[in-house]
Amino acid sequence: MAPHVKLTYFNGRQRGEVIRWILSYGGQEFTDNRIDFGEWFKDREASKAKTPLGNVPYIEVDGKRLGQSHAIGRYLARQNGCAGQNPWEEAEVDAIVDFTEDVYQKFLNWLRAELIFKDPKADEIKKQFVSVDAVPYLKKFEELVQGNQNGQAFIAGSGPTWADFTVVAFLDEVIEMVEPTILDSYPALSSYVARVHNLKGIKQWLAKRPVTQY
Ligand SMILES: N[C@@H](CCC(=O)N[C@@H](CS)C(=O)NCC(=O)O)C(=O)O
Repeated sequence: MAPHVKLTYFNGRQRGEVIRWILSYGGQEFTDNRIDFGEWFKDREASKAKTPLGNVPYIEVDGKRLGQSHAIGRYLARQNGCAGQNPWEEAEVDAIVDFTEDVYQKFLNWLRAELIFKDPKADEIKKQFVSVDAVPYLKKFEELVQGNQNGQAFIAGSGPTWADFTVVAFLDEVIEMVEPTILDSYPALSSYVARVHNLKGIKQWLAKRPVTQY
């Protein structure tokens, strides 16, 4: 039996959510330790010092601690049968996770401008994200899904993998927070998102997870 996992992250989806999806997909019970954003920033240095690498998410397993969301994702995906079926598939999955990180950084530019800095240019940054920055990534996601088993499967290999969880959790954020119609011209991607939402474990998690602003 896999050892118990305690995940520590803010009370939000973002970098904690893919980890929750992996564990839910695998049916692995976990402690979802959600810390308060305001509390963290009351004494940021002290908060950072309590974590393995100075930030969240991190996990605790068997008395050990691990930071960095992608390292955590890879480790847990291997245990939960969604890391890829062989070294090549694992590498393809990792590549898609990293590719999604590239566009996630652009999304974060807007999110920080909007929520943290209350930047008057936040709307401009949002428009730029929707009409320019996100476009090559959405086209590539569509092409990858369409190119794997004629759009009827997942994004890489024989799937499902945590690359699917990374891509779909990201698209969910964008649809909910930035532009609800952003996938309208991407038919393969739209049905793929629904397919991933319907996976055993994911469907149940989506129905029961706490509702958070971001
Ligand atoms: N590369 C790291 C980035 C972690 C990160 O930026 N965490 C943010 C929350 S999403 C954080 O801890 N922010 C609080 C701070 O930096 O003080 C990962 O993927 O885990």
